[in-house]
Amino acid sequence: MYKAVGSRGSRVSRVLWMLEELGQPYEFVEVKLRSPEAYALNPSGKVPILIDGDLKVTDSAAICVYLADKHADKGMGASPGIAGRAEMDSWMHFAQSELEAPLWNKLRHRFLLPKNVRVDVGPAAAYDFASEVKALDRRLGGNPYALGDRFSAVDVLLGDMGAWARAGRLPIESESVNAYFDRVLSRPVRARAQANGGAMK
Ligand SMILES: N[C@@H](CCC(=O)N[C@@H](CS)C(=O)NCC(=O)O)C(=O)O
Repeated sequence: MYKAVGSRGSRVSRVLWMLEELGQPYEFVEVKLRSPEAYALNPSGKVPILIDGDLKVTDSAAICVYLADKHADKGMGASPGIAGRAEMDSWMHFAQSELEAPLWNKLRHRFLLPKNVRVDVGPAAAYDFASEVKALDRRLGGNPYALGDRFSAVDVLLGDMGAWARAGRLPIESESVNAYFDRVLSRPVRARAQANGGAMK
């Protein structure tokens, strides 16, 4: 059985959501960020971590892609061939290094960094995030999902970021991006993932 290691309210939410979408049994193992338990599994001390037998996979996008590849029959992975892989990689990198970056930066300066190095990044984060929402709108190009008409691991990652932005009250000034987030976040299995460790208690 898979073990999804993380803390409540962390990026483990996307791993649990992915596992629910794939219909795979799993155990949620709760550890604190940068705890000895986290460092034992990930040199960065960060979560989430997926344990699959002897294999440990770190970093949420890599975990989602690994799971999609492993359960390819469920149709949540890249389209066939090198072009399909490039399309998936491009979405995953956009999601983490562009859309998520301002969200993460804001959160770190609010809650995670030592108090003496925190600064007010709120306006810069809001500016960058608004620009990436426009990019997401253009990238979706009116399609229901990132890869066109099928739901994939990319939508789990992006949807999780949308939920994060909404919780952090970062405005999403795009009707179609809001409709996209509504569409993916309302999937019934996501609620199960939230109840099983994806959300704060
Ligand atoms: N690229 C990693 C980032 C992991 C990450 O930063 N996780 C956060 C929790 S969501 C964490 O463990 N933070 C601890 C810290 O930054 O000190 C991923 O996508 O999983």
